[in-house]
Amino acid sequence: PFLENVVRHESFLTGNYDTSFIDSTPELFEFPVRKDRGTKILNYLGNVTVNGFPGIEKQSKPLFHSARKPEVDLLAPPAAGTKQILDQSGPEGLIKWIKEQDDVLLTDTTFRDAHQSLLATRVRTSDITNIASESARLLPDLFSFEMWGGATFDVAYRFLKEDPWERLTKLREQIPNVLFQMLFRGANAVGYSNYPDNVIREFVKAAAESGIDIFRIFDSLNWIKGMEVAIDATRQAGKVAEAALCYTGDILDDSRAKYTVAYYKEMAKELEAAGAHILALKDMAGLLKPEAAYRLISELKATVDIPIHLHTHDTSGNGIYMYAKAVEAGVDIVDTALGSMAGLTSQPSASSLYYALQNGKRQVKADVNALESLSYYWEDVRKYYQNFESGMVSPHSEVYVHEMPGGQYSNLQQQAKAVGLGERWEEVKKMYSRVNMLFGDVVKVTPSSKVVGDMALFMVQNDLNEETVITRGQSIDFPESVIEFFSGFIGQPYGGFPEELQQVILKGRTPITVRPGELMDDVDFGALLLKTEELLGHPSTMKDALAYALYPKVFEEYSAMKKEFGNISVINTPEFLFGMRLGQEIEVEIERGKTLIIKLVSIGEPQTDGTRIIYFELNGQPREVIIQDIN
Ligand code: 3PY
Ligand code: ZN
Repeated sequence: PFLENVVRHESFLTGNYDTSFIDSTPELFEFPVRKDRGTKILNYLGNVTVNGFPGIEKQSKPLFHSARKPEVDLLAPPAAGTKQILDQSGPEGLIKWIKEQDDVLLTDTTFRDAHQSLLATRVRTSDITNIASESARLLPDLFSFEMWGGATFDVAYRFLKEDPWERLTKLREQIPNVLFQMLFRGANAVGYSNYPDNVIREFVKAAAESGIDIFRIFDSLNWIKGMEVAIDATRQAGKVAEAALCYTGDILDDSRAKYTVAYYKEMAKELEAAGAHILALKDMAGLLKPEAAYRLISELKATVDIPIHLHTHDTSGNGIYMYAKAVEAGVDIVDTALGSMAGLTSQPSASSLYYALQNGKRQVKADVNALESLSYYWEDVRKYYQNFESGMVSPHSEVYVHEMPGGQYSNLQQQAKAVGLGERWEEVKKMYSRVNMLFGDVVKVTPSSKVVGDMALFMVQNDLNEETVITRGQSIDFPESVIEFFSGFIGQPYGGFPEELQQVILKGRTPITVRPGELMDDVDFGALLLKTEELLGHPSTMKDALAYALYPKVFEEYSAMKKEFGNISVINTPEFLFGMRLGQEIEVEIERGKTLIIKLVSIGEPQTDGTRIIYFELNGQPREVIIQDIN
């Protein structure tokens, strides 16, 4: 293309050139891939219209009305908020400010955990950025937006085929006034296994530079050694290290003696000593009952000097009552979601909590009308993702028995269906709690929860029980994640591994007892930059290299898809998931001020080679694309 560009250039054709030609026409050097963005988008739309979207059963496209948005003056700047406090006074100043507040502060999880827990993490960047400027102006009193991390990172590349770093950057531009918070899985970063230390450090650095203020750091076995590198990296970046105690069991149930108040207090002290600015009590499954919350928060407040941030899932339906007790005991910050994205496996509703505490001693610091007005938007957007709902429609107090994290429920259900155990889901849930006991009563949160889930599926599928796992174990090939866990590669569980089972599973291999990071070589980011540049077909960044370090295969697939279809994050969600109806006309803004008008004119009959011709109009001009019909 370069040669073509040059020989056709007017200066070249007229002989009017010298070496300055090269300097004065830099655009000629932009020769990689021809950017036919229109055709690429038509290819995507043709494909999804004919073949459907992975995970959505083929159906005629549902009718959606455009999402209701509150009227907000976007020309007026948003009021200053917690972000300004952090930027002006640093983590210590922020902590001082939190301690001075009488009201209870809110984190809004709508952009992350709420949809991770209700909609299999499928909410796309455009649906979030569409309401971000309004959210900044309507909710300046929030403590933070939890808007990144957890499963959002890999799901963005894997299923949404978009770059999660772009979500972070765009949101930061639109929301300059409220702190941004991410969920970070300690030595597992935003993945499912331990990574080398330099990956953890570089990831925290890049996330901090891109806009994350608060890193909620946990370890899936409550093993503090697994959290230390991330806490240190966060502090080095000048950001807020919020270290988490993951809550499991029931402190008020004498028959569950392993995780006691004393256990949590000891861990809290250690986290404070390890450099935590804030202590998170992370109730990832929603097991913390109201009386237990009162007791535990009271005891923790008396144990540490740093603020306490409480996280829960409302699966049992007791979330608001539990929060009210925690507020009474002095909790500083709680996690809630906007009403239409709250409840069930998600967080309790912010507006419900507002009314629950109204006129009480400690109230919620938020404008309830603003919360309600944003909730309408999400009520409409949630419908786009109806195919990813778990089917849970009412509170499930059985969570106190199976102890499955909110974010895992719908995922494990999908996994069960995929291996043909959809009909035996009740059994799988029961087996989940039996596996927990078999493993010695472990903390269950990503990735340890996945290990327990994989083992539960495996045991149901192979008709195994606690006894036969041991007696027949020598001839059984256990799931990879289970072997990894018993090898010590995701850390050391409190109280150690059950030895007999460990021997049966490891079959003579020696488990490690040190931090896995100590045994891993650093990743060579120079090599990964080259690799990702090759995959993408254009210069790559440290963010691409980090994504590749965490998820090489997923990143490869993402790059291939990007080459084929271009930037498909600009397509609205109804078309992205369901394609187009015959005769439908849509607008796709490919960049600011540059809009494609696309009409689906007709879909040709399948040809002998299984392809179909799809007839579109692109900005009024007829255009055809050929699509392989894979049905
Ligand atoms: C995650 O790790 O993604 C979680 O949400 C754990 O609770
Ligand atoms: Zn959660």
